[in-house]
Amino acid sequence: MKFDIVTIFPRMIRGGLEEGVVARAADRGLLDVAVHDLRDFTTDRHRTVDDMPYGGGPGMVMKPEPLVRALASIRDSRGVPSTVVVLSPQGKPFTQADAVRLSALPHVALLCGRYEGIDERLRELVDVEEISIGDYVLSGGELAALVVIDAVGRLVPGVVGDAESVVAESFSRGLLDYPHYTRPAVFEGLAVPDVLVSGHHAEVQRWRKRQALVRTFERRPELLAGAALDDEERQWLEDLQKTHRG
Ligand code: 9D3
Repeated sequence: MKFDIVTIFPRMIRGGLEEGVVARAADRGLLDVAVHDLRDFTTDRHRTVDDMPYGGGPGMVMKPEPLVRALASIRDSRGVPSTVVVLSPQGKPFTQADAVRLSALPHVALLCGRYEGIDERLRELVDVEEISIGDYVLSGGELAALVVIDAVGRLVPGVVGDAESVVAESFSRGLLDYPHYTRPAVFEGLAVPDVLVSGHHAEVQRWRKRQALVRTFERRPELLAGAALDDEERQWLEDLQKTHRG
């Protein structure tokens, strides 16, 4: 799978791609990631990528011409992207379903917004998908692009090993993960739950299933509506709701 990222901070993107599962996948040729400096697509002496907003107001706006030229260059050198993603606070919230959908595409281009935003006419000239990674204020789209590349890239076949893909399935069940423990058996006076050292595999599985449900109930109750619960989990949930109501 190919990614092309357009940014005024190429080192920020390259730095974020230097380590981890995506970096190793790029080394192995499973992912092909190219980073483009937006200023390389300017035509003026000062390599200007922003300008004042028409109508007045604070901050600056990204000029459309360098972005359109960057996309033309990507098309010429790397092929026509399946989709162009704009990272912006006005985008649709990014979900695991979006990651799955994008991971099936051969080529995704990502445009990182900066300043107050991008000249609106870009969206009329180019078919773009606008994505936000959540309701908090970032300084620009670069970290958001790294988030999208990580979430999408790891779904490309072969990028993560088997053990990790099993964990990915547990998210698709719609519940939070159960608590994890490793050695030492006692740390700062705190022991690992007995059941985990009991050797009763079935009991361990049931405990984890219950913990995942309790955690989801306590921390992310809104996920329970969309979760695929079995009979035992539905019974536990009823009991939790009764206890919760008192
Ligand atoms: C008027 C208020 N603005 C500045 C404080 C709006 C604003 C403009 C540009 C807020 C943030 C940004 C830069 N953010 C992104 O480009 C961005 C983003 C984000 O801020 N949150 C979540 N996802 C994303 S994706 C791109």
